[in-house]
Amino acid sequence: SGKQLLSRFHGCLVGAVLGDCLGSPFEGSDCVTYDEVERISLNMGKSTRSSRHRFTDDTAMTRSLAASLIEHNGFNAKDMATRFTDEFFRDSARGYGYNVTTVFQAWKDETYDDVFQPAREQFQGSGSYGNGGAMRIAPVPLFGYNFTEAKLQELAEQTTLLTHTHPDALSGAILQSFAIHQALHETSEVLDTQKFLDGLIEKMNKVEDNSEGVSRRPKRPSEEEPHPYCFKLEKIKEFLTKDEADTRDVVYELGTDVSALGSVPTAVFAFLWCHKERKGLEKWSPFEQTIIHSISLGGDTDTIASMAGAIAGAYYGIEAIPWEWQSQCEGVADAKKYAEDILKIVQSNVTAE
Ligand code: F2R
Ligand code: MG
Ligand code: MG
Ligand code: MG
Repeated sequence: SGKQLLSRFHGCLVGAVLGDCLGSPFEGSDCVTYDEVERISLNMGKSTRSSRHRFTDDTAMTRSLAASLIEHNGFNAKDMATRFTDEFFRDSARGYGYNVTTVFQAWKDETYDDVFQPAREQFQGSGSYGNGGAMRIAPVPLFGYNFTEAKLQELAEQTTLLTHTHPDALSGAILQSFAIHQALHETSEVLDTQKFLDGLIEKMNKVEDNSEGVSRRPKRPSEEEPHPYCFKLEKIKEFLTKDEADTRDVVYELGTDVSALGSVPTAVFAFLWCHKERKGLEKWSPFEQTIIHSISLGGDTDTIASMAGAIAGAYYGIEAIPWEWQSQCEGVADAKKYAEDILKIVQSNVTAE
């Protein structure tokens, strides 16, 4: 029904904002205890609420991406680039990636003929493999709610290529789009997590068969794999067969860094892992567990919690997100408005067909 869909659209974009806001105090730290997350991010044990949590670059770019899709009823490269740039120069203290700002500067200087050119030149032509494409992608699977797999992939690629051209960055943004899309369409109350992963593996196999074989720096075994995302999705399947997972193993196998390959699968893992009640998190709901557990893994906490929050919000809906958390985070009301505007377009495009 329409109402249920609105709840999922709200949940997705609000979940993304919350993960970013609540995760950002820990960005770059090692593993974090659940107690610390509660004390610092959730302001537990305080009688009065302290200052609200600010959102970071993840949400700033998600908002620009959403606004551009809404304004143009689809992808407009120049407009999206302009919105990213205007927002960056309006408020650059949001913790942006160190290299993506070069792209914003080039767009501002207009020293290019083609809006996609500055991103291609990053890192001596190999392109950024950062998670910046994936971290802002949530509006794409909402806008593409009725899209085919191929059309959804295309829109994810277009929006990512503006800043990130490395195959790992593109595949990461595509995986995050597929994960949100599957979560939005998932109707069973008890999720079959292995089936959810099989769906992603089937789609990512096609993506990785066709992606350019750019050499990756050898670091973890998975990065030498021809299908590194499928390799990690298989690892997630293994983790999910166990009752407990050592955080160090999760971090080693999946990663918690600013690369797309070292963070998008981790977000998918956090969502699926937290569908069941987990040790130490018994008092929290599955959505709440997802955010807290994502942050506890450390590393790129704002981004991993934001991506996991978007998937979880798309599945559980806005009712699952505590008002107390919503009221502590900057940008929640705007996220709801973007979700409503995108849903209106989705519904009017159906009627128009
Ligand atoms: N930048 C951060 N966090 C660090 C500082 C935040 C701090 N709290 C503060 O307030 O200052 N977080 C944000 O960045 C990530 C998204 O990054 P994005 O948009 O992908 O940027 P970029 O610059 O393209 O890539 C990030 C870094 O990855 C490395 N890298 C990427 N491609 C590479 C390549 N081909 N070769 C070598 N290195 C590559 C570089 O170190 C890039 O700087 C999110 O976490 C967001 O929250
Ligand atoms: Mg950030
Ligand atoms: Mg290949
Ligand atoms: Mg981050």
